[in-house]
Amino acid sequence: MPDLPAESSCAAQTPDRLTWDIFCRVIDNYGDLGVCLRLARDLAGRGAQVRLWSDDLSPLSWMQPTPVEGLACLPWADSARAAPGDVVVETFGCDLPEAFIAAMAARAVKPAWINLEYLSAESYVERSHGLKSPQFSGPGAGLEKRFFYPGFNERTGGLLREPGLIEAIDGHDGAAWLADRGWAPAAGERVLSLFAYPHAPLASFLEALGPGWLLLLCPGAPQQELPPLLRTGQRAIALPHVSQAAYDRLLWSCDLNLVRGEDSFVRAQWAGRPMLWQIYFQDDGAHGPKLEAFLARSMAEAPAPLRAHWHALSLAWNGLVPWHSQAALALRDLTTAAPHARAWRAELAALPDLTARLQAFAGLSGGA
Ligand code: TRH
Repeated sequence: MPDLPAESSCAAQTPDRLTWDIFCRVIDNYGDLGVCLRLARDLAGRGAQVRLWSDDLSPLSWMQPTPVEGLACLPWADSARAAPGDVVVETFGCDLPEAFIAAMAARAVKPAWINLEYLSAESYVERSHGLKSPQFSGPGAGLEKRFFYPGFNERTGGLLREPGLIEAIDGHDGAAWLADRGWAPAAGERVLSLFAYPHAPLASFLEALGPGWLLLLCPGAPQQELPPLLRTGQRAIALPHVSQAAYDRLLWSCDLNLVRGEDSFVRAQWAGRPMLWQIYFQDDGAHGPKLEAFLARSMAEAPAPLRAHWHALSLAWNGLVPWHSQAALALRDLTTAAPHARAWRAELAALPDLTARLQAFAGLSGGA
């Protein structure tokens, strides 16, 4: 993509014609880049011109192996020589390069500067969404940064959901898709995907799961740790890294999805199948209340026994309580978990999606 015109006007354009710069620093794993790629691709799909700047583009070789029209993925360092677009998205407090901030401040019409934060169901999100941070000093003096918080209700920035997603999921033939890849379950077998961090309590999980399962293991420590722990009537296949599009289809094809971090967690909710979330561990323990807030929100309308069992299972899967019999009960019978997952998805799908809200937020045309 050629350099964007330095003087293009934010106010004069409709939101879907804005030019966007998204900045991403990879802290660890794949989630930060995964979220940024989803957003960038969704914006490009809606007609925006997007540049995704990252200090590590290497996971894109499998996450997004084919080019996307309207999207350029570029090394972070090259941004020093670029003219800023109409909207600049600083993701997860990644601190923009000073030279780029100075170029933003030098524009006749200042870009919209938005900090996209991590997703949480905690109540601080509603209080913080849309807050402003005027810049009084430094290279960005005169600019205003605004905070955009994803979330699970209309008082937040919502969740990424590209147009047509639910229809694509409902039209997906999971059995055929798995069979095409050699990952089909045998007759009578159920199938789950597992994407997990190294500290997952795999042995307890397998014992609780019982027989009759095919486990599709995404790349990561469980590919080595889990196979020796398999019990009678369980088998596993180690998967390679696949594209985000294929990973989505994997989630749509399974009876149960074990996901982690942020992006796979959101995508599993769209899949509308029972889902177990391994939250990103934080040394200060902040992940505990964050998990509790999500469970309270997502299980609020669930039948009481399911709510209790899934709560116990989720805490145990995350090592927040010892594994116990209630956790096992939740896994043995998914007959109430499955309709609840669909009901929760329907609740979320009734809300405006994150990209539409971000476009409105950036273009100042429709508020947050
Ligand atoms: O990789 P994650 O654990 O990511 C993160 C990071 O740790 C980050 O620092 C932290 O801030 C965040 O979690 C909360 O999990 P996540 O978010 O699910 O990201 C994985 C991405 O990789 C997601 O976009 C899906 C994608 N993916 C594929 O495209 N193909 C695959 O085969 C797999 C397994 C994942």
